[in-house]
Amino acid sequence: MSEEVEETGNLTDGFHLVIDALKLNDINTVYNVPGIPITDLGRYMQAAGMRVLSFRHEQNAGYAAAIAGYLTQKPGICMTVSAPGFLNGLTALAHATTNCFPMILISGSSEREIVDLQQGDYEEMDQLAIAKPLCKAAYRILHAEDIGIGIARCIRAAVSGRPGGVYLDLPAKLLGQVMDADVGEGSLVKVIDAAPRQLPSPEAIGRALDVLKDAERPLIILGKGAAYAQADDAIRTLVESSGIPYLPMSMAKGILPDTHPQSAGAARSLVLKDSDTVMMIGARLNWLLSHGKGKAWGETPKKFVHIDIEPREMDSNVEIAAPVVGDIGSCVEAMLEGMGKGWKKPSAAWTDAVREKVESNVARMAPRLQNNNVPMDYHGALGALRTIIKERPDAILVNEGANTLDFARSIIDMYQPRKRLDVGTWGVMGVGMGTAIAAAVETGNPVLAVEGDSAFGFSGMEIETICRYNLPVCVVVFNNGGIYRGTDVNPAGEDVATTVFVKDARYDKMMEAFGGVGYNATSPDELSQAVNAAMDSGKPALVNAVIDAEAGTESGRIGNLNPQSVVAKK
Ligand code: OXT
Ligand code: ADP
Ligand code: MG
Repeated sequence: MSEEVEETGNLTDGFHLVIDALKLNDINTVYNVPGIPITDLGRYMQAAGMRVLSFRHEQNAGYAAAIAGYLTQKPGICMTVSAPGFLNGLTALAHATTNCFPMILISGSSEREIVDLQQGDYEEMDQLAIAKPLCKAAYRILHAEDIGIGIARCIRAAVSGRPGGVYLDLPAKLLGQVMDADVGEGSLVKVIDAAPRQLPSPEAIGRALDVLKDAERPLIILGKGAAYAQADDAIRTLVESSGIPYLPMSMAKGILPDTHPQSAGAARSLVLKDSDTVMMIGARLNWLLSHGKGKAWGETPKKFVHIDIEPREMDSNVEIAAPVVGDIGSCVEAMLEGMGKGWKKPSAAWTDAVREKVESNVARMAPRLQNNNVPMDYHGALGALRTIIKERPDAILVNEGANTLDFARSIIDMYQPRKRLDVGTWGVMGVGMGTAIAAAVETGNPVLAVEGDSAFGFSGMEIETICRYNLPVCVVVFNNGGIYRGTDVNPAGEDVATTVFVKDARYDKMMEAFGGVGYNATSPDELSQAVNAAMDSGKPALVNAVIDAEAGTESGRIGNLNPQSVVAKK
């Protein structure tokens, strides 16, 4: 930090205006990797009482910011240096936009005049142009007096309507621009009502209720938009008063506890096929729901009611009989009011059929979860972790991998909203450590990160970050020695197969290198003991969970998406 700044009495500059503008809007946490031209910005932020967490790679800082936005409804901030740092942060910005998480990627950039003439500046790149197609909005601020307005525009763009990623370009020169401190203060903008409620029209609510009234086998699908909306009580009341079975998408698990009698999570195939009317709340009919048509949806013709804040989501894949456009809290409350007291619940024939399927699937899985096999299979290992989440329902479960993800989703019951954080709409490997760090920082809750060994490798260096900030994160690496399985063989040549890693790797030693506690677990009992000890301690820990290399399947439950070669089949 330079002395001059402290001596300059009634002057301010770009650095301090950025900080004041963020703080004025209640943004006090930044996830970043320092370097030219933003190193001092991070230092001044810390000096001004903001929490600035430094990562080992911008992509992980970006994933942290994205999930911070999801958890708090305020834009998560990722800050990077120019060109390479910016590009490293960009995947996370695109991920935030794709998942409808509010986030702002703030990147320093090089001198405009030199960049635009392509004269070879330090880290020269037209970052604004590159960011634009990957986010909801992209802005550049050139004058210190515009910082207040610029940051206000970023905040509003990130959180209003359908939330998403926003890019903010801060050229190095801007940060050093000086102006009168009072004028500077007067230029700041406090954003009023950044995400205004959007009330659905009474006609839309009436239409939706009419469609539901006619339904014989209705289903509610809850998506992560419903979890984001933080309308937990209203959603629970709607589900319970309607009596309709509900299916939670992966990150919507826990809005109502997975053990709820109306949960159809364990009867997914049946309810998609046999329902005749489906009310979507904060979920899209994208690939994760087979686009609302085809084999997974069976022969029964469907009518859809769709609650979403984004009007263009309606009819995106199939016809929507009753579009309800508005914020989920307002829409769900309006639906509840319209249903009134005399609402006729669905027939017992339908709800009993769903319940029976749930119970038979749960009963079929139960004995497999009790096994204490060595080496562990997914059911044995996840059976142990399932009990731990049941006993610690406020812990946040972070989950990525292929088999590790898919098995954990169906095996580990969630009991509270926004406690399951995973790979999201794109199925991105590498979100794990950034997500775990932000979850701990934003909520203060304990975090259990259940990671495939490949998935962990994408962001594994951030365990140093976890140790540095002494966060209550227990990472469990499901070590099956590879991507999907550890058994692939290269039929030609000396290299190992493309999906195979070093055998018998000890990821726990990595954690020990940074002062955290490492455990090696070879059985479900050992796993359970290690995770309980780690979570009791509240200290950074990593458990290397040795999983049978033969246990998984190619691509987990989405192997059907792999294209097939005719030549290879011959
Ligand atoms: O009803 P039916 O009978 O059908 O049964 C269903 C439920 O009713 C039932 N169920 C239950 N039964 C009993 N009890 C309970 N409680 C219960 N709950 C449910 O179980 C079944 C299944 O239920 P589910 O899961 O709800 O339903 P289903 O059919 O699976 O749902 C469909 C989907 C599509 C919604 C679901 O499958 C889903 O959400 N999938 C997400 C998949 C995903 O996103 N995967 C990640 C990407 S895979 C791949 O791309 C990978 N890569 C490439 C790569 C990526 N992704 N990113 C980057 C940056 N680079 C490269 C890589 C490298 S994965 C990967 C690494 C993998 O290796 P790892 O080592 O990390 O991991 P391992 O595989 O473990 O080795
Ligand atoms: P999932 O992957 O769980 O199915 P998606 O990410 O596909 O969920 O869908 C989330 C949806 O929620 C998006 O279409 C988004 O527009 C919507 N959404 C997000 N926040 C709100 C909100 N507050 N009110 C209404 N809709 C919302
Ligand atoms: Mg693996």
